[in-house]
Amino acid sequence: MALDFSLTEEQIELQKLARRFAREQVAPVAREYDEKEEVPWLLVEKLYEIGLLNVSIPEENGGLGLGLVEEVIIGEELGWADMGFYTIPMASELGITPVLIAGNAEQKERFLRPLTEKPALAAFALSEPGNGSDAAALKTRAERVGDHYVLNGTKMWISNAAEAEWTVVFATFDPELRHKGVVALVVERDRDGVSFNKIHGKMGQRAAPTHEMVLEDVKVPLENRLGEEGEGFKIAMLTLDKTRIPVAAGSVGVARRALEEAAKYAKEREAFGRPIIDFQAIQFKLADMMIGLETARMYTYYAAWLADRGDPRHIYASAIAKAYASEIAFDAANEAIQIHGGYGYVSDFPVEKLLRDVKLNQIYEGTNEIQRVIVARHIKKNIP
Ligand code: COS
Repeated sequence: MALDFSLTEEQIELQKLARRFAREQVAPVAREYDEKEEVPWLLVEKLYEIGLLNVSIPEENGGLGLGLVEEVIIGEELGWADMGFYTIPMASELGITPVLIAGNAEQKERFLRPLTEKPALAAFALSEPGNGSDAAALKTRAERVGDHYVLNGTKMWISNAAEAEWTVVFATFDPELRHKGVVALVVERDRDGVSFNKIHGKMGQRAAPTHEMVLEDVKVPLENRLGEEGEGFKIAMLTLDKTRIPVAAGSVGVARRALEEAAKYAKEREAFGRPIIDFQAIQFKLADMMIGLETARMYTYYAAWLADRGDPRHIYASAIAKAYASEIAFDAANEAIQIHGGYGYVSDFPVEKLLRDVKLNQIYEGTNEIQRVIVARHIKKNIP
């Protein structure tokens, strides 16, 4: 009797709250923010007011201490409304997670409590202009000088960075050591030598701010280091093992939206004297969308459940969930456009935006090729 797919009362309430917010507040303005390429701070403030921003912060630091199952519940709803907007709270959790994993009690209090006292964000900086998938090849230098580090280098594709109170920056004190030479440092936005360049011209998710982060002789005190010197790479990996699950959840939201929009249109649109939903060519597309949606949702919850229990299987499960959900969501958005015909290709209908937005889910927090590397390593090591 242990297997149980039901949500608790609290989780159902959380889902209702997130769904109402997504429908009433986010969906109506999603296209506007995307077109203006503007950060929807008003929505971030409202999300904070209803208690759904930075939900993983522990109760002892002023937060709700919610788990990944709850993040998945919220993520599906926000992803349904606007994947670009959802990336903002999702990337904030990506910044918070290394502090949860490796921060000491004093650091948790110093960095996390301020994020509960006002609408505020965190960020995570691993990628660089010349390396993304090969994360251990990072070049940003952290030179130890007395009681602090001096940071020099450039970080790339950093969600939230210029908007965030602080960013967890991964840097090397000795590139020869590869992953063993990495250190994780919390860098506050206003430190001398920190600057940001906003990245323009993104294909989708244009409400979510993405930056290049430039570090020039930035002094960071030792007490901002998470874990020990040399533990940075491991901290980054342990973080991504968890945070890929909300990427999957957002993708599930996009897939659900694509199915709903396509089904609605197929019932309304007529051709050859009947609604196009009566044609098997359309029915098979809709059925495939639903098969993808249901399986991706189920697996995403499973990955979150494993991670919340601290089960090491979540390492490959999060990779599977992220790759699978982002791929079925991309396909669903693509088929939703096809079902809409010419109308699907213009901005009067939401489906072209779904495709543009969800493309990024196949790339960020580790490309889907890297997810397959993680799964293949598991096979090599553990499948006889
Ligand atoms: N979870 C926990 N630990 C992991 C791990 C994972 N998923 N992957 C690797 N590690 C550990 C290894 O166990 C090893 O630890 P030890 O030194 O204690 O043995 C260490 O990390 C180095 O592992 P490895 O040699 O396998 O690292 P590689 O350089 O081959 O890189 C990949 C591994 C490809 C998985 C890593 O570079 C990666 O995840 N890249 C993608 C990065 C990414 O997602 N970027 C997006 C940025 S955020 S938008």
